[in-house]
Amino acid sequence: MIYTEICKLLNIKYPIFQGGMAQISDAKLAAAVSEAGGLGVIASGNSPPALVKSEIHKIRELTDKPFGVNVMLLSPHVEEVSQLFVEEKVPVIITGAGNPGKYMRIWKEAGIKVVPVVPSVAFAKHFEKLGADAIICEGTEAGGHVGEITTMCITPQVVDAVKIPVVAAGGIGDGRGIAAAFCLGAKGVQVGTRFILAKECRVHQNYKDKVIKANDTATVVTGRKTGHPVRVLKNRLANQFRELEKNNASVEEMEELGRGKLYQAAVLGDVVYGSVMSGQIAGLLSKEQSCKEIIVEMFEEAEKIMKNLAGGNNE
Ligand code: TUI
Repeated sequence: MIYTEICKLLNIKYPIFQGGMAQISDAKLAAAVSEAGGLGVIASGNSPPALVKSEIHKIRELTDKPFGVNVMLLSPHVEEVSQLFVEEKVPVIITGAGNPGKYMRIWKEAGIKVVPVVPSVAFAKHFEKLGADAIICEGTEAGGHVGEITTMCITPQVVDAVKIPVVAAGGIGDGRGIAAAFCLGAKGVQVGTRFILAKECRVHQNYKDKVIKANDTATVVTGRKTGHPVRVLKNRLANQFRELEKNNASVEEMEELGRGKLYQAAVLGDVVYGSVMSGQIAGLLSKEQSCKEIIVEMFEEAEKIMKNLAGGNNE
């Protein structure tokens, strides 16, 4: 069994987080991951606090295992959602897409474990100082809002820069990815794209099918100019973004084009003109499985690889 500081810190069986994916990771998916021994994460995205609250209540009905909530710091509801997490005394908060500095104190005072996602060493060091319990370093292979550095390069650099445990994210889709992350010094992994294909994931079937059909070159990063670059599967919407970029369109025009598009893809199933956020590892993924099957399969494979490496058997 791979049992690490992350398992001990969060009281989970396997050191794996399900990535908090806006419009995709609801209480049902998160509960299934937590029940299987990982850390299920409800994504609050741009949702209003009432909806986030009902998802927190739902997961508590579905599981008594630890779970996380993800706050997307670009959300217009970030203040209320941050307060809601304190009132609800959620076990773990994962932050993304920005700087959670101003909320750290109230969360820590409420006894909540806080794990920020960072795209660079400087942010990792900063959040450690502010009291983060662990850090997720996310490489540019990930889906959705991304930084510039690859998982291969950012993980060992963050590991060397902080004392708290590091969770690697971006590009991890099977046991080989887990073993690689551990070789780089991570004490856990966060996996998003593979959980899109979980049977318990209620994203529209068209979205799942597009991830299954994707190959290694199927993703592209759009909207770099807006300051919020997003990795998506190529489609007509991605082409429209590329055209705007070529024509030096304004940030406002690009933001307007992106509005509501994740909902259009994930909930309405429009994978042609909607935003189909996905990591580069989509090309490796080919089937739907239960969360339990995903986690057990990934860790069995990782353990086998790590045992062989330790024994000098590189077949
Ligand atoms: O947050 C994510 N992934 C996301 S959020 C999202 S919703 C969205 N939709 C449209 C535009 C933008 C977002 C879809 N996918 N991953 C975690 C993550 N956080 N990746 C990178 C970062 C990050 C970036 C900058 C964390 C901190 C940070 O600080 C920089 C600053 O200047 O505050």
